[in-house]
Amino acid sequence: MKKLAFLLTTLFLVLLLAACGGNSSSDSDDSKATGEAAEEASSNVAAGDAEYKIRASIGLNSEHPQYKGLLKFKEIVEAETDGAIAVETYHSGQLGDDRTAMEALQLGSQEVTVPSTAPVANFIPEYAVFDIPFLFPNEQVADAVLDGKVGTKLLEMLDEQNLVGLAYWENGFRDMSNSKHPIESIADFDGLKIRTMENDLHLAAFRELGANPTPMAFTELFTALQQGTVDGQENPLSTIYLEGFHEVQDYVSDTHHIYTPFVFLVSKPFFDGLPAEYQEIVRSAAVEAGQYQREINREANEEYKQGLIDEGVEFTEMSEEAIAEMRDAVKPVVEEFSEKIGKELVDEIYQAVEDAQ
Ligand code: TK8
Repeated sequence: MKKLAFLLTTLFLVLLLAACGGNSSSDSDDSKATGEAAEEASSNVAAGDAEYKIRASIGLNSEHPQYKGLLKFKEIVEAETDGAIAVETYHSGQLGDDRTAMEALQLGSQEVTVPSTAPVANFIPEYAVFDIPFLFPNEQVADAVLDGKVGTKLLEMLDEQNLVGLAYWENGFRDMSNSKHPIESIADFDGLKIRTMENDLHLAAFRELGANPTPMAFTELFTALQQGTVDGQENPLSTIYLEGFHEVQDYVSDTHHIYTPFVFLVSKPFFDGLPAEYQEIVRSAAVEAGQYQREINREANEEYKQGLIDEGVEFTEMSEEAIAEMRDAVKPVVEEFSEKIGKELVDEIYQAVEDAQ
């Protein structure tokens, strides 16, 4: 009897595997994902049935609006192509940090990623134009500039890096967190060891503020904060709260010093190989999912702030004077980098910001 049950179970498993059409084996062959990542990766469409497979990765975790946006992208693409394109989503840097994922796209070994624009400046110096401190006064102006002429021009520059840029999503206004003391004015940056993104303008700006900055990939950050390798970091409240940085950081200040967009990237070799009809679906899905992502990202800001306070963070609201002082202090950095970015582009973005108000 036992033997019969065993045989039936085996038969059932064999049939099940056959029905999956070799899906699992192809997954492990060409995906760099760890076992855990592969398990967590979601795909409603059996990749075996799909003509194309998109592996889409982000750096933030599954709680973050960035991931909800990615799931929206998947939903639209799979529905509109009737499953001809399957989208596998990976969060938390499971396929590598922003820079690594971008390199995988260039090589064609991954199809989609949505990095912060700051590390893109290592590939295309003009991208540092978005890193000018205190450039955007609010999200609406950011949308207008990013979705307008300047933003489009920057998307087109990705082509020469074997990448296709389809839309800007939102990371958001960056705020300071640290484990030492409240940051209320410039003086409080003095000597603080701060992790920055891998971006020269960010590094120079924090040096100018008197801090001791170190560039580091996001995937290394939590451990570095926990072990005290750095005292602090800066990211939007959504990230500070949802990534649990407040477990190892006691102080948060709403400096809003830089607005970071995310940029939705597709591997150019992959995109070029898609039929025009599918290219259009992928393009509009990236835009539509981005609109949704921006919306939910903004909705929850108050909630994240309250969440941080409820969980014991000492939250400092920066005074206008302190912000003005920071803005003045980093002016030489903006000057210096305007050369590298290109004076014309810098003027153009300032003009676009003004026009959008
Ligand atoms: C996530 C990063 C992150 C960024 C950073 O991959 O590195 O601090 O703000 O959101 O893109």
